[in-house]
Amino acid sequence: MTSRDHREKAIKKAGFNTFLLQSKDVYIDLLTDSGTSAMSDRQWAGLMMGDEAYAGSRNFYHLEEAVQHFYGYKHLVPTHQGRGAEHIISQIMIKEGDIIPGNMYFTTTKLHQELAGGKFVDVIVEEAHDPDSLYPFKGDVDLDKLQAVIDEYGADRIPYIAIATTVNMAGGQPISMKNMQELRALTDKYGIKIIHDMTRVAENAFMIQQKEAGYQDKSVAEITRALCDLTDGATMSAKKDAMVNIGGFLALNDDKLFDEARNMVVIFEGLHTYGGMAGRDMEALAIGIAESVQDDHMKARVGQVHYLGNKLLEFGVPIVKPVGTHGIFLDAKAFLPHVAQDYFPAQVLAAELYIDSGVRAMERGIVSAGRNKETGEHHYPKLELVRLTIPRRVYTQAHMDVVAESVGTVYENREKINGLKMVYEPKYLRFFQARFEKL
Ligand code: P70
Repeated sequence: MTSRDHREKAIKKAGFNTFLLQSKDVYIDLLTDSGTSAMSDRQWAGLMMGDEAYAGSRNFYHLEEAVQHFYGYKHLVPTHQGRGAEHIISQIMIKEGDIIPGNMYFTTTKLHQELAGGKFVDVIVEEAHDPDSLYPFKGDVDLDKLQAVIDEYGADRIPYIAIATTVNMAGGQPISMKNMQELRALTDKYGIKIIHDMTRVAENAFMIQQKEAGYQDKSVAEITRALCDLTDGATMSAKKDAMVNIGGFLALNDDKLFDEARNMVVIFEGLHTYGGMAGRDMEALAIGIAESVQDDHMKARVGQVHYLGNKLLEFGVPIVKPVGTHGIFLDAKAFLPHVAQDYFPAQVLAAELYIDSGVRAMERGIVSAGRNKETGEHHYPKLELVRLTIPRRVYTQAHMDVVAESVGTVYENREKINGLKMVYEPKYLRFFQARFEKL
């Protein structure tokens, strides 16, 4: 525990950016669920079985088997984490001037598409941009929007459509199986591939089991596999669903693409049988994949997120509804209606929450959205959010109570909160390192 005075100094020193705080100054860390989950006893035992051979480690083959069995993809290219896989898939599939439609942008994914010469086009359903819409599958693709993109640019300029299961920036919202099936039918008609951001696929599968007609008797494992089977390849940040501290991969069904990816991984990550991970990390990941698709685990994990969400709803705090899977997203526009988006309402709200209680959250609004590459203007996303992200198997319900009470306190005092100005802005992924001062 730290004092309010200590936290005021710490956040000022961090340029009002929670990414720049030291973790020792944080009490409950809800910055991210990435690499922050607790590994199980079995995963820790796996670390002891690391085969650190440079080439052909036995842990690679175990991981390959897990990816083939649980996700159904034919080929595995390990990478150090998700963006390593995004880099490789973007470089091998995207040409200058290509268009990549997707169900809402993700920061690193979109940047890698742009660096490869492509342009991201959002084709998610309109409901996803509305924090109050109760549409149950806000990760769905609007097939008319996608058709319009195909008609405008032609299928030849669309190397693939980028589909995330559990859409992070929309508030951890799932895509439905029905929509995935329709999407497969439409893309097949044009020979367009589906590349799956499967970072939180098991959480999406759980939501399908809970909400989509016809899936109540299917296991999370079965639904996960069915989702993957509708796609051609995947990028994975294994630091989320699979509960490892580091790791990721690219998975592909196409032999030729795999050959290219396997060649490229040796330039940027490491040999194709470790790609940036230690042998022990691949072992923990193989075990974590199996644990991630267990129904009871998912029920506890998503149940805890919903516990926090329900508390905040009771307090009347504006959050993205319906509650998603990996965190609670505060609606900063509704929380601080007197702070214009140009003065970074979500950024200042995350800072104020930290000052109140030492709870660390993350901005997911205008700072994260960055600037338009052509005009240099800010993107103004409809969603201006603060994400309270819940690591898996780490915190108790009592921690959630502390978080809810602190958000409630900040909400009561919301009228006293003013905006920020940005005083330092890095070129790429500015939200990680930007600095702010009080207006
Ligand atoms: C988060 C983390 C990572 C991520 C993701 C999806 C849907 C790819 C990645 C990249 C970490 C993060 C990353 C960028 C901005 C803020 C936070 N999400 N796709 O906290 O994977 O981080 O392993 O390279 O969520 O949500 P990786």
